[in-house]
Amino acid sequence: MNSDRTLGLAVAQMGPVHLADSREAVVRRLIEMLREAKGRGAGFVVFPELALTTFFPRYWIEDQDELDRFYERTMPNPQVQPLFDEARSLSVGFYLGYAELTPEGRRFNTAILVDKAGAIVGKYRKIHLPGHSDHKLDAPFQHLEKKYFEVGDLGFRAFDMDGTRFGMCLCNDRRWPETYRVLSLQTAEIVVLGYNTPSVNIHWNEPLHLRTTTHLISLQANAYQNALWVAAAAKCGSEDGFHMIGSSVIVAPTGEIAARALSEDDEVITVQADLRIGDNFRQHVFNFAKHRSPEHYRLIVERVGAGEPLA
Ligand code: CDT
Repeated sequence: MNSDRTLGLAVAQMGPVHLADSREAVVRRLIEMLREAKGRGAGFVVFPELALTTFFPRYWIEDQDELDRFYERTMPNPQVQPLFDEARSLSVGFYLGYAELTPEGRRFNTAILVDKAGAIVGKYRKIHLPGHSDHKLDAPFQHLEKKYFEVGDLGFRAFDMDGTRFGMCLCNDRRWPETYRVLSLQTAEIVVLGYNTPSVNIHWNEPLHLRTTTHLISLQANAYQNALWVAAAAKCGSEDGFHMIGSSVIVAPTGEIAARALSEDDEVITVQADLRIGDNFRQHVFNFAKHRSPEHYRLIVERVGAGEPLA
């Protein structure tokens, strides 16, 4: 564990990545934010979900080659290597989300944890895939994560890295309490995540302000109830006319927002995260070993959908 118990923590929010933007241009933006984060005392940087491309699940794509260009076949690959090199030379770790195409042809919405030496120490594949797999002709845009990705097969695992215990998730996972509880049961000290949240909900007429309210309330409640820091990086603004919310934040285990992005563009926010705050909650109100009663929680793993009252 980290002996001084503080982590220089940065979230690198991204403004839009358009269809025409090259990987090289995107990686240059990431490197610029990495340097800024380092200059402000960060030892770890959180980048968004699908950070290297536009949020392509909004498009119905029939041409396989056109679709395949959004996926990474190896990581790091030559286009992303400069980010790994710069992180190693600055001695900064990072989290990065990207679309993964495995050698077996499997497709996942993936995030990796990279340590200060530039080594990948953890991988997460998104479990809660939102949206649909059919072509919704009447919708203003698509949300085809269920078509373009499989449900992740790696579970929610905590990783010890550079003296801190990390958990990872991706976007829609942040709305599900199970995500954080499985990680806090492994004594994760911080959950890092990236997101692409369209401002318009294509499934129902959700008021615009609720998109940000439900984002923040999910992070704040789960940070507190699981005694951990949460660092969330948006890709936001208008990608080729499709707007996504910003409000990247770093949330303390008190549930309070310690830092929040103000723009809908590339923006770095930083906090010196005191990991002892989480220790305090873990020893007292959320001392799991002392206070949890899993015998009364069985329904959580036995039942998937909401059903009838227990007999
Ligand atoms: N990328 C992602 O998971 N976005 C979802 C949108 C849900 S609406 C189909 C989110 O939870 O923000």
